[in-house]
Amino acid sequence: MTPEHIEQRRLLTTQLPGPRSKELHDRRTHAVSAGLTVGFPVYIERADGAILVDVDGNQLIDLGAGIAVNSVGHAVPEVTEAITRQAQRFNHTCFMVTPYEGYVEVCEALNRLTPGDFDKRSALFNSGAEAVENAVKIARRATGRQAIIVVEHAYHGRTNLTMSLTAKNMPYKDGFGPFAPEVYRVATSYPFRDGHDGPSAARLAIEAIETSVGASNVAAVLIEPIQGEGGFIVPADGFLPALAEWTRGAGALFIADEIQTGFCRTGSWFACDHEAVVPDLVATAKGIAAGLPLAGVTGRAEVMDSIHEGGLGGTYGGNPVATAAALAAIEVMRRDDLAARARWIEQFARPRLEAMAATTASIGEVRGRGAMLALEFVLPGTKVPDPKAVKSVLAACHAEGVVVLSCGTYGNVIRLLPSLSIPEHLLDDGLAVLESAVRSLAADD
Ligand code: PLZ
Repeated sequence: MTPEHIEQRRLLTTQLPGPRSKELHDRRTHAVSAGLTVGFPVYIERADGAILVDVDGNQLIDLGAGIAVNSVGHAVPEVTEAITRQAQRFNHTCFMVTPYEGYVEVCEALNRLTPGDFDKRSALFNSGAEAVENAVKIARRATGRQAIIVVEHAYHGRTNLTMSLTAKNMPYKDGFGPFAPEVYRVATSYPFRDGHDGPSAARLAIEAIETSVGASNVAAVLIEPIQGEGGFIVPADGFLPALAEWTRGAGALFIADEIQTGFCRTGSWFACDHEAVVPDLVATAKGIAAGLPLAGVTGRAEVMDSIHEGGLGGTYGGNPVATAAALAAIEVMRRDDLAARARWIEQFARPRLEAMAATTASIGEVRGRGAMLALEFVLPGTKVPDPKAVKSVLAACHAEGVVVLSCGTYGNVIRLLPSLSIPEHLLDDGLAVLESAVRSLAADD
């Protein structure tokens, strides 16, 4: 049975959260660990396109896409059909026990789409963190070295190793140590705050690696080409290419964490494409499978094949239903040229964001690329982070039925991550709500 299409418009039937959401939230507090973030406690019943429908019948505009996951949109018929068809055949065998075609096909797609015109191999996992962990395992085994270089503001996950790779203490790491050894953090390029051009920022990072770690000890430099959770930080031009070039020269591997930036989000298949950076290994997840848990590591054939048989795996990695969803989602991205759509989203939204910044002293910078756009909030006339402003803008957007997320080491960044297929009128309406939330912030000053 095909579910009825949901009209693509914002519609509020109750105050948010509504009574049924409140009931569910009360149940949640008795059933779910308090350790999970409460973003916007509106409980979702259905979703379609860029609209979320809650249990009270409110229709919300989704400008978060489940943290950059539903890039093709919610309930895309091609994806739903692929999932249904696969679920009717089989849900699981374990690829390591008795393999199936979908896994191989997703690896072929990853090998084809990721940067670099050379022979590649992939392996599939369940989550972004698991992909990053495996990329590190592979880099260490392939190079015979141990040190992993990460940067300030990095986010790579919540498992022990990836938490160690992640920069921010609260809430990700606090009290959860001891952390994994052989992880070294250097400065990144954060143009708004460090004022360096790309090559200078790279030189500082490289000097720090050479003096405190030693080039010959480095297994890999791991970096998000645009930092996600850390604040949608776009490094200055030339930073990534210089760092990648140094890494190669040092005999280490350059690992791009494209978990948030990948799959058309920034206006090309991968964010590394913008500066023609070709990583040795790429970690992917999120947008790859339209909401089903799937992640991948893709890299040079000689690196990926340097691992002994049985060295990589997991019960569920590359689950048949998730791979079916991924193949359908990737086909939709190709057919509808969602990379171009992401560029259009930037063209449409950036001038509106710039206009907000021009009239609001609390907005220090507008940045991002494609459908990964952000506003950094500061105390007017300074660069002092203002997370309180972000909280109040988010609350105002939420009250009006627009799902917007924050991020940033200092919690002072509002990020937009709409599905790439969001219709113009919804993006327009969502931005209008954001504009009025920002205006009321200025009025409060
Ligand atoms: N690398 C670049 O963005 C996940 C985190 C949500 P998982 N980001 C959302 C939260 O608070 O837990 C992410 C990412 C980058 C790795 C990950 C980790 O991916 O699928 O959440 O494990």
